[in-house]
Amino acid sequence: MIHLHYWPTPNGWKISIALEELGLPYALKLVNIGRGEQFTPEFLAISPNNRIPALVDDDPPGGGAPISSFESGAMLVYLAEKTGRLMPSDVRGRHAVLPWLMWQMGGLGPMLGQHGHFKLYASEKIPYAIERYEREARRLYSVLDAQLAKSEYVAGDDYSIADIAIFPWTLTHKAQGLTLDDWPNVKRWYALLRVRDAVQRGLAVGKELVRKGMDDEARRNLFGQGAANISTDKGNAGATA
Ligand SMILES: N[C@@H](CCC(=O)N[C@@H](CS)C(=O)NCC(=O)O)C(=O)O
Repeated sequence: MIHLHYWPTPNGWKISIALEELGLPYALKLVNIGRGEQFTPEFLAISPNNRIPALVDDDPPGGGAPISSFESGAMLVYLAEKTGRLMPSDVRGRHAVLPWLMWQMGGLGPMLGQHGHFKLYASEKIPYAIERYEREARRLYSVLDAQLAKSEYVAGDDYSIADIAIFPWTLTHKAQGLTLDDWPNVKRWYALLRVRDAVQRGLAVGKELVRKGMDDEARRNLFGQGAANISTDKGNAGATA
């Protein structure tokens, strides 16, 4: 059984969608990141970067001790390798998928995250930061658009973990003041994925917990964290700078 440590956010949805696509049974362990549950010693033992998602598989391929994983990109690769699905197993096929997975992990996710932060959440509105990340968000959407002009899915003719990694972040476009009309190929692909049954089931996991806006405690936990939060001798340190 796979134990999924999760909260309903774009990075969490990647894994709930992948598990639904693959039809793998999983047990959900909610980690309320607005309440600081990502700093507990139990969670840090499997996710040392205090971020969801993370997983523990007590039935790993080849047997033996449970395997735990964090970083959604690594988790997607794990699930694809465990099942032999959603990523080809030959070098050429893997290499069609992995660059786009890395692109999402190192580019699209962090940049849209920063754009959302400065545009929607930061208490001080800093035009330079908002404009810088909006320009970068637009550039990345254009890169994706050019890729999707060439093929139905991100990595070619087949749906893969690259699509699953990218899609949840594109769900933020409206909130971030962007329109997919600017990127017609992304718009086509987005509509294709949005109606997939497994995508809808993945997005429905913990849907009732999704909140608009953020209270002071969530702000402190998410935006006030520093080294003290992950200090093992302090246990659950709470949010301090
Ligand atoms: N690179 C990480 C990013 C994960 C991440 O940023 N998760 C956010 C939710 S979308 C989180 O857990 N935030 C809690 C915190 O900032 O302490 C991944 O892809 O797994």
